[in-house]
Amino acid sequence: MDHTRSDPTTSPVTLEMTAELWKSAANVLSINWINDHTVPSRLLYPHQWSWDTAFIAIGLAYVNPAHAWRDLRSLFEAQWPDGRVPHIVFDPSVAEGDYFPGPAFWDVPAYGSRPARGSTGLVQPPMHAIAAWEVYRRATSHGAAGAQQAIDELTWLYPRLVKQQEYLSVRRDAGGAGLASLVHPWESGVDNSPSWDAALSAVPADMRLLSRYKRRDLEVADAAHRPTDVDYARYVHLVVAYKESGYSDTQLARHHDFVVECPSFNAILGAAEMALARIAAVVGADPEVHLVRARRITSAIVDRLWDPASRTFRVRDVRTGTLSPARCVSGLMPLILPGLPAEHVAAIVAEAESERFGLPAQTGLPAPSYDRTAANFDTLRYWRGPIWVNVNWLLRRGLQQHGYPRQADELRTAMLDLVRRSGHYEYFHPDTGEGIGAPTFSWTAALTLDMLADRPATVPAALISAQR
Ligand code: 2M8
Repeated sequence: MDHTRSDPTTSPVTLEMTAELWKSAANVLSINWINDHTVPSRLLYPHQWSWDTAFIAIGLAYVNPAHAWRDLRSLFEAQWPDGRVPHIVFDPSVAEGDYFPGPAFWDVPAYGSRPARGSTGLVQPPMHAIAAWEVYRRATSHGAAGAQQAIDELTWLYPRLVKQQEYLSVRRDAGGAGLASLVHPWESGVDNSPSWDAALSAVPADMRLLSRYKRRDLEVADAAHRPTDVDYARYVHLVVAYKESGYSDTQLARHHDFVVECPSFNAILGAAEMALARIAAVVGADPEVHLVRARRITSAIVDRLWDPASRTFRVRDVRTGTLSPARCVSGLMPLILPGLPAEHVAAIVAEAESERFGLPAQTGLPAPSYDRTAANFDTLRYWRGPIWVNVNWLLRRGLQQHGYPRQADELRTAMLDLVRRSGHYEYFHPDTGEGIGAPTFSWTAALTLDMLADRPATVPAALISAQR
């Protein structure tokens, strides 16, 4: 396949260009702020999304730290008593028909001081401890004014973040090895990834059930970019089944039709424990317990999700015990774990640099969401080929952490070039770099701010050696 290199412009990036990019990113975050939270995109995603909030807070820390903390707080105010942090917190002022599936479809009962139908019952990757630490780091590097607020916010968040981790690694441990299982592709954040195809094929696709609803995404986005109706029928089936169980996680592997362990979700779960170790030290709690958990999660990922034949990480179907054949960007994410064994680190970097994912040295572009050489690589369809900034931002962290500064720098340059050239899009065409999906997308803007500010995200050597 001919990968057209991204605009290999030789003209240097001027200060004015950088200032312009910064201004446009800050503007996206400001237009997407509503009352007490940021929406991913006003048209396509008009509520608050869980892992979006984490990425957004990282960027807000530079332009409006009070909003960064407020956003995280709004999300955790909707935490369920069992510890789960819902994947969407619904804005009651948005009409039911403005997003499908909306609050009535999920029909979540009231809990704590929250009204009924306030959220979904699914989760998303637990990026929030990492985000809270990044917002704190930014606040404390800027004098005493924000520092006290940062300590207060971390103190409020810490027990809630711990509860979130416990929900995921205990109640969701359907496989019995300490990893979180997902009950729906939407929980992964990489929703339509080919990683799910094998496990999803066992899920009934009831087109009559789907025909009772109206897909709002097809009214506001191009159908060729979105999941198919068959995928949506399966998504709806899984939500209905989970809802009918009362959103219960008991005996998941026996009762639910889709139960999988994802390398990217669990890598974030492990990295969150590392962030919690650092937060614990600030709020007067015990960091050690988090370091131990991070080590356990890292070993479980290596034991259960590593495919020695292809030397990559894959999704495990907990019901069948098989690994997905698809090589997806989620398989590169364990690089964010500081304790990942050297052999696996080297293999991931080789995979990231291969023609399958072609880091910028090969293509001039960040990594696509799926193996470029796969027969079903799709340049347009959501999470089945296009480039996303958030997973590349995580990949860059992993590269920095494991001593690959050149690759990390090239990836940063490629991401910033892409956004400068195409705008703060939701995702990008993996051959041409053209923007696709929502045009003023919050996490693209937020992470652009972070990359422009360019603070290396390394973990102290002492914490890394505690992991090995
Ligand atoms: C996409 O997911 C939602 C469902 O949660 C959708 O397709 O309607 C994904 O890209 C997900 O990762 C993201 O959090 C969400 C909002 O940006 O959009």
